Amino acid sequence: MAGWEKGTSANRRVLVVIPTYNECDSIIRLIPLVLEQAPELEILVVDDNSPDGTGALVERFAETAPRVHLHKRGRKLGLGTAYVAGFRFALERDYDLVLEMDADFSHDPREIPRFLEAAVEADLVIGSRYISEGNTRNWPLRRRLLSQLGNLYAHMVTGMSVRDATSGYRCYRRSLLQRLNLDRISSNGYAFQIEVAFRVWKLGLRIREIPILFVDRVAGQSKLDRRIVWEALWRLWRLRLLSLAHRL
Ligand SMILES: Nc1nc2c(ncn2[C@@H]2O[C@H](COP(=O)(O)OP(=O)(O)O)[C@@H](O)[C@H]2O)c(=O)[nH]1
Ligand SMILES: [Mg+2]
Repeated sequence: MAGWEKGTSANRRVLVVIPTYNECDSIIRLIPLVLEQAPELEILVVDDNSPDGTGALVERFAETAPRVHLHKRGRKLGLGTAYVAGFRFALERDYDLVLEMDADFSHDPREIPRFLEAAVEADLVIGSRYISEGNTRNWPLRRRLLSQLGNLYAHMVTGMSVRDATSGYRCYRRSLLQRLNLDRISSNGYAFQIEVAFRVWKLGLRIREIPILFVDRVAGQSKLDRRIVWEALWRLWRLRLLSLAHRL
């Protein structure tokens, strides 16, 4: 058992993956706050050639900050493939834990130590808005409903008992990422989070939810669109059928 799995941070390497598309107002303020949460943290920003120059901004920052990395992609390729690129980066470079978080301050970086602590006893830690003490703030009613109905739907179609399966604030253990067949993950929008949680659940690995307060973004715009919602609606049935046929 590695030192960090016994509850110490000795020799533990942690990568925080942050996907960005037009987040120049937030990302430069977010990076220092993430780095100060623990000395062993590093950051990988996966930017999809944001027209607002987010990538160039991070690139300049990374020149003097060895703990900050940038993965540039040529065009907007979606959240799911951005995370898969981050997972591959982490596996190739031997990180022990991989966090996922949004760039827009909806996920409070000061919660990171709680994720690291919970990961000592779990393979996947999910920051949950829908367990006791979890909540959302300033989110329009339309978004709250969509999120809660989405979770209800995910539960009904897949049978999975995760309360916040669409949450994008998470921490994965390396051993879990090694067991996930990254080539087979086919969802790209919000369905990506549900698909990964479902695959982890089917593998019988330990999922733990910890409460978070999700605060709506104060700068920039949401990238949610109708296509992403439709994708989630039909992909879950595909997942369920694949699972029934033992072909996940
Ligand atoms: N690289 C990349 N990042 C994305 C893409 N779509 C969304 N993001 C990022 O994913 C995070 C969550 O997206 P956001 O629009 O805030 O979703 P919302 O909070 O549900 O409205 C943010 O950091 C976005 O910049 C994409 O296609 N590519
Ligand atoms: Mg957001």
